[in-house]
Amino acid sequence: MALKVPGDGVQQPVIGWVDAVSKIMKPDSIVWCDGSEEEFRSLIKGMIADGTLIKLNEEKYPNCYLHRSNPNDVARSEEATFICTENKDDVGPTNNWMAPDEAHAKLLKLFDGCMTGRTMYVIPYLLGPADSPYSQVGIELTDSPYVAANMNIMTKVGRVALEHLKDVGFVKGVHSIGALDPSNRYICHFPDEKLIMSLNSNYGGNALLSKKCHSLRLASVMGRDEGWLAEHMLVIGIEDPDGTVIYVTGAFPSASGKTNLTMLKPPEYMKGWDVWAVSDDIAWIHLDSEGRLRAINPESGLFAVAPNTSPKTNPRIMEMVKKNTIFTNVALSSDKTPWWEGMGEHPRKLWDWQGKVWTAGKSAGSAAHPNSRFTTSIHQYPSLSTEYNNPNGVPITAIIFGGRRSELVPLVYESFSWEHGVLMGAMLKVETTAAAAGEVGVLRNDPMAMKPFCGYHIADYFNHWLSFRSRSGKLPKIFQINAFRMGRDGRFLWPGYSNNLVVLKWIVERCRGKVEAVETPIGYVPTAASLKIDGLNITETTINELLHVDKGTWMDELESSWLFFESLGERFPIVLRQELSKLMDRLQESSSANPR
Ligand code: GTP
Ligand code: SPV
Ligand code: MN
Repeated sequence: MALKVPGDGVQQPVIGWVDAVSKIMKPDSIVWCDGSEEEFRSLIKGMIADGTLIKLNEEKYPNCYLHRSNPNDVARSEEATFICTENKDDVGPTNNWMAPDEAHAKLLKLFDGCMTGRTMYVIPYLLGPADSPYSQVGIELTDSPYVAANMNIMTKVGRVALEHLKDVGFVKGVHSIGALDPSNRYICHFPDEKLIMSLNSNYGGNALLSKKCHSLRLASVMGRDEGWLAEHMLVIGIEDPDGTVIYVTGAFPSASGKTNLTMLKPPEYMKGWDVWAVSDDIAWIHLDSEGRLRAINPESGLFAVAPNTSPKTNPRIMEMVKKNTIFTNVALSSDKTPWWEGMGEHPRKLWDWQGKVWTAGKSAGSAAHPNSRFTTSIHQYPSLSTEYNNPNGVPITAIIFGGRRSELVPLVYESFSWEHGVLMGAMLKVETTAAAAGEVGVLRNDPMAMKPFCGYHIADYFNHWLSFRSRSGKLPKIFQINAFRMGRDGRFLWPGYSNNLVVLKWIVERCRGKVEAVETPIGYVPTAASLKIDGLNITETTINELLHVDKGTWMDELESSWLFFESLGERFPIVLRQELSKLMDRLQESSSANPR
């Protein structure tokens, strides 16, 4: 098939590559995506016609659609995700490895003719502000119109990307739905070739190649080589009652509260405070000429968790998803509106995420899939930061590590130093969630929330973080938070959601040296009084429970982290070994870890 190129402005390397790939995939036709409204509408129209999408209630949810995935394809497939480098040692024990030659040979066979009878979409996308030196271009080739429509929301598609590409080159992404065969599912990354190949999944994190594959796995390798950081982090501006805004980033593992913290609506009792969204999932962080870390959001949209989003927990998100949104694997009410667990009152009649009739109390499982999501443009969010498009990014005053820990980790505490903070991030563990296939609620190491996303040896990644110490005298303070601690009754101790602003306020005030803290062996912990704000409905006993540092369980934690670090071998930085020993000594010396 002869390759038809739309107009001028498409560079020869792009044409040559698209041509070569199309000869292997053998699509019936090729569509060059321009990112326009019309194109989006036509993709949607086609998907409604063939049943890939269901149109939702136009009055209540204008321009909104429901997609139901194959039940074997509803989350990221970490076991099918590979980093392909010449040297196995370069990916480390936290990644799956395949030799590039072997991967190419295997994939070439599987990809051969896989698009026959289908259309191949060519999606040039820009990540980051159009005029930013930190922005990057990628081109994804896919046979999935669902991917093409989602990419249109998640990135800047079309001419803007091709224009940018002239100066910087591009990341190549090849994706095919294949037969959705899980036994032949592969998400392969070739950092040396700036190439991603993904087959047999149509799920966001596996198929929207701009997201985790490009923005994190490949970008983290570029960051290592070029001296910057690609992180699984939210970025927000926190405004105080004086109108001053400071920016913080937060690395929390998948389904651990990033989007909700980013879209936080202040509680009634915190008049004058606000939170402005810059990014809800990914941050690219560079050092500026003054030695400050600055973050941009490479993405233009959100692909975020639906369950438990409600007018109570997050009215701002509820408002944002009421138009121009693609819902994936939520339940459907008889009036064709989306529904999920935790949204509020249960409608009488419901179809579950697979399209089966679902009755509360009778039907097995949940109505919406626990990892059901929505895709929506960030520009639809009313509290988007005015700095969202700043080509230089926003200056970072604090970095927060977070995660789901039903025990151990206090609501919030501050590290003693950059090195101690890096240890905090390296020791991050979380209870697994439905965002990845596999068991839920299992405690696992997820350093800096990057276990599934760091494209190289995690010990080298720790070294890279530590290297910023010698490059800057203005590094952010580092904190850890945990909104998921539980009491003996198995209920969350902390009301979370909008109340998390109380925690952010403490962090802001610590950065300004305005609030007291208690020095414990693990770091600076708030006094109960400093968190007790009029209107926050929580007893002092519960606050104390939330802040409790238990010597015995912390000693166990350190031992298990020690084992994890040992498993990383010789590349594990000596500085972190020393930090861990110091932490152990401090705990051992303390009679009871909570001096209060
Ligand atoms: P990814 O998109 O997978 O990276 O997730 P995320 O880190 O952005 O998490 P998100 O904000 O989507 O939250 C995941 C789940 O946790 C949702 O069901 C939220 O409703 C719930 N959640 C978020 N914040 C809180 C909180 O403060 N307390 C409690 N109890 N649940 C929360
Ligand atoms: C995550 O799992 O961290 C997500 C969703 O943000 S996905 O894009 O599927 O990776
Ligand atoms: Mn994520």
